[in-house]
Amino acid sequence: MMVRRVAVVAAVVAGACLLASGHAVGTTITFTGLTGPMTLDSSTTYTEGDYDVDWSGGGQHPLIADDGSGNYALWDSVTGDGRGTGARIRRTDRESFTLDAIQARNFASGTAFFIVLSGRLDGVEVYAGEQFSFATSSDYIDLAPSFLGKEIDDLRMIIVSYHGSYAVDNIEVNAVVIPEPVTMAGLALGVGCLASYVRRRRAP
Ligand SMILES: [Ca+2]
Repeated sequence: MMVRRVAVVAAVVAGACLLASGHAVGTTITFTGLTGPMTLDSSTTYTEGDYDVDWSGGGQHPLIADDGSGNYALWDSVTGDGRGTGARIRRTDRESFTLDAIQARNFASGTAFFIVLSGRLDGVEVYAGEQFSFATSSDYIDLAPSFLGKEIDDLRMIIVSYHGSYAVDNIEVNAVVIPEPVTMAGLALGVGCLASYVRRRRAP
């Protein structure tokens, strides 16, 4: 009987702890489902799951297009001029998230062009632009900005491409879930119950 009560209290506390810790709701943006190219501009936003991909307002318009294998990815819309496209990813509810993975592929032989990733939170650039440049790749490879897993609410990327070299794809983003007050109250109650139970057990 005693063992069962301890098990029930432990389960309640563990459950409350699990809820209070929050859980991430993940999405990998793959640009799947498009049947034709889409240029992002001041009036066109691409939405996948809970995330918007749009034009940041700087540089050239981002282009979502077939990479030649039927797979859609994100490109610079005007290539070969050395200017970059400005793309932005935010949650549709504008709450914060983490960037957990992002891939790119270089389809051309030139390596003089690049991708820059940066992160903002509440309108402030909290993770400055980090540049990635690599040789021609036979598949999409992981980029590793230092702010993977860090809280942001606005991911910016500049893709400076040459004759369609760089494409960005498979962007894994996870919502940052803040425990709700009612969950915290439940946790406090669970811990309180356990403490009280332990005190009673220890009482002579
Ligand atoms: Ca894709």
